[in-house]
Parts: sequence; C-alpha cells; structure tokens
Amino acid sequence: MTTAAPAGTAAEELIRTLPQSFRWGVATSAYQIEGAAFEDGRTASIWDTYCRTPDMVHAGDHGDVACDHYHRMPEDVELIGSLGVDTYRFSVSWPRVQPGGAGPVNAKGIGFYDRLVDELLAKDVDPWVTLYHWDLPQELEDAGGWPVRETAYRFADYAMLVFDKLQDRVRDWTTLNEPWCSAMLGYYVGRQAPGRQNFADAIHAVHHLLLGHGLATQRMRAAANPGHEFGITLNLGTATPASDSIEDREAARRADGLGARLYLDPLLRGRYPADIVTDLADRGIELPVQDGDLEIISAPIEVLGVNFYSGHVYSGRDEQGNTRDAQGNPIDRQIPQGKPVTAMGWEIVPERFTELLVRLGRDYPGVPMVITENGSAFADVPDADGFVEDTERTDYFRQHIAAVAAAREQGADIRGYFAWSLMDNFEWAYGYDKRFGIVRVDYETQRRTPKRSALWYRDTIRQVRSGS
Ligand code: IFM
Repeated sequence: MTTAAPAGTAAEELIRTLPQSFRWGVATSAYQIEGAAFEDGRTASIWDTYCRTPDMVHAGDHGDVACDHYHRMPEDVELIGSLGVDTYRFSVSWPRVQPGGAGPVNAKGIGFYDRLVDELLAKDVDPWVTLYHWDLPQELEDAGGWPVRETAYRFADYAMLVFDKLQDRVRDWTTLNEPWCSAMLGYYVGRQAPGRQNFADAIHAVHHLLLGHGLATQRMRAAANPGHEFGITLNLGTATPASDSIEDREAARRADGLGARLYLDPLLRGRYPADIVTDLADRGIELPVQDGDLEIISAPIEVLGVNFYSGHVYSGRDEQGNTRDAQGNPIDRQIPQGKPVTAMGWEIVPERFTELLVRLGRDYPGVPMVITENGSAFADVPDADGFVEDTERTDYFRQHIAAVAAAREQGADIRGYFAWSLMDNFEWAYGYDKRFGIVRVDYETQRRTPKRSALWYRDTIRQVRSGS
C-alpha cells in the first residue's frame, strides 16, 4: 500500500523535502523541435515519411520547421539557462548525424550537437543525450526496420559515432526513448511511424530495440573514460484491475506485462517474463532471442529513465461483456477512472505515479531512477503579450513532483526530474495541436514566452536548492 502525495500547500512542503542534490531538467527531442529537416546533409527519417502519408498526422503537420531550434539553438540555450535547471535532455537525430543510417559521421550534423553541448556547458547546464527518440533513417526501415536484427547493430554503430564525438563533455547517455512506443505504436497500432499494423513485427521490434540498447551500452562503456552513466528510458504507467474478477485481473496482468515487464525484466533481470512469453506463444509469436542476447540486453546500467503520463484501470470484458475479440484474442479494455483529464484525454492520477515508483524501487532494486519526462498538454490561451497563465499545467507539475517526493519517502531511489517539455513542439500524430511546453512557441513568429508553469518550476527549483 503506497501513500499518495497531498495537494496544494502540503504538496509544496513535500516537494521541499527533495534533497539539494536532486537534478532538475527540461527535455525535448530532435524531430519535435529542430526543423531544418533537409539541411546540412540530413536525410529522411521514418517520421518525415509518415508525416507525408495522407491522414496520419493532424492537419498534415510535419517537422520540417518545427520550433526552428536548429537555427535558434543559442537563444534556446539562453532560455534553458534562465529557467535555473541543471540538466537539458535532448535527442540526437540519427539521419542528421549519419545520413541514410550508414557510413561515416556527417561533420555538419554532429557539429550542431557539438556546439549545443558547448553552449550548455557555458551556461552550467549538463547535457543529457538520448541517442534514439524515434527518428529511424528511412533507408533502415526500407531494409526491414526494427523487426529486423541488423537494425540493432546499425544502431550501435551510430551510437558510437555520437559517443566518440561527445563523450569528452557528456556524462549522461540514454540509448532509447520509450521503446514501447517505437515497437507497439509504430509497428502494431500504426499511430506512429512507420505506421505498420502487425503484432508479430512489433514483438520482433521490441527484442531488436532492446538488443540495440545492450549492444550500444556495451560498446560505449568499453570506449568510455570513467564517470559516464548509461541508461534507457521507458514509458511506464500502472495497470489496475477494474474488479477482483479473474478476467479483470488477467487484463491488468497482460497490460502490465506487455507495457512494463516485457522491457524491465530483460533489462534488469536478464529474462523475458514467462507469463508474457506464454501469452505470445498462444498467439503463435516467439521473441527472436538468440544465444547471448539476454546477457547483452541486461548489460549493467547506472540509471533507469522513467517517463510517466498516466495510469490505467483494466477490464477483461468489452462493453458487450465479451472476453475475446473477433480474432479470439483476450480483451484488455481501459476503463475511465472519473479523474480530470489533460488535452490528450489522459487522466491525471499523481497517486499512480507514486505507486509506480515505489513498485519499481521494490521490484527492480539497485538501479537509481530519474524521471526523464513528465508533463501535460492543455489548451493554452495566451494573453496579448503571449503569456499563458497555465494554472492546470502548473498544478499538474506540483502534484506530480510531490508524487515523486512521496515515492522517495517510501524508499524509491529517484535522483532527478525533467519536465516535458521545454517548449511547445511537434506532438507526433497530434501535430502542433497539443502543447506540452512550459514555454509557449508562437509558430508564426517563433517567439518563445515562458508560461506561468515555467516561472513556478524555476522558483521551485530555487527553493529546493536553497533548502528554504
Ligand atoms: O511528446 C512525447 C515525447 O516525444 C515522448 N513521450 C511522451 C511525450 C508526450 O506525448
């Protein structure tokens, strides 16, 4: 039984229990902010292709310009510095650094990240690199994509190109962001690039993503000077049965198994969860594991990145009471919990965040966690000066950071928190319609204006650091 964090003033008090050494950051990803999609040698990623496929992305939006960060990077770093954070988590665009996904490094492409790192360090902000945030070079998808084993080896080669150039100044390295999204949304649901709809492909993608993580981690560690920290970021939630019925408990087990344990267990225990392996076998699917893969995947890591947005309640029956769908597969249906929702329709459940973190600390001990993403989209209304009084987003941060502090008090080893996102950006299939930023971006002028949540975040960091 976990204890939920309180709201309001009590939440602020709980936040002040965080240690002065706690890391505070803001996060972004390459395709969502950079723009300059075809400059300086960058080639297409699966997202460039997906955006150009009719009806895939809201309003036909794409990342060609996005927040134009590629051209405005020094000004954006200035902004990051003004927020008082100590860490900036960004991702590197694979097709910018290694056009076509093969061959040598593109000097102009890596040069951008080289300058970004220098700018950050000059502002006393630690760079935190994510190597893969969903922008697979299109050529590698054409050769089979993540369902194909070779892609894992290509990823490790690319990782080394980036590591060789930046390791002298970058300590924190995340291999993959949210492999569940790459595999399940990209290859099964089809709501993300490359937009395939094949469950077996998605399961094969899971294994090759994890293999790519392990290969890259091993190679980077072998080449690293002491002091580097390696990890992976998973998007995790909670899966609670709607009732005590066997169907609902089974639905929650499957959701947790496919959403969380299918990643956590091989990474941190060196084996896939037996119940999920059996479920997959019932569907005629086998994880494409070869000898030695699980040792590679479970290569030691220093940090587990956790991205949290919501938690869900599951029923094992559809609205008509059936326990199987038309294909004969068991039903795992999310049931609304009657909680307020964000503009994404995601229920706001900070108590589930505490529950998740305490569970991770208990079930997977020994690996410190950093919250590499947490945040919310709301329908912002700017005033005449472009300022957004985003009370709901500010409350969201207050409640969720308090939830982190509550989890720490209950034993979870959490070392930092990064707000998603630094600024409004391209929200994938939702295009520019959903705004997650603590800084508003006017896409007409590219003007950046910190919202109330940014000011609250800055002041909160200051208070925690000063111990006041
Ligand atoms: O914008 C995304 C991010 O790219 C990955 N994690 C979830 C965010 C909000 O949907």
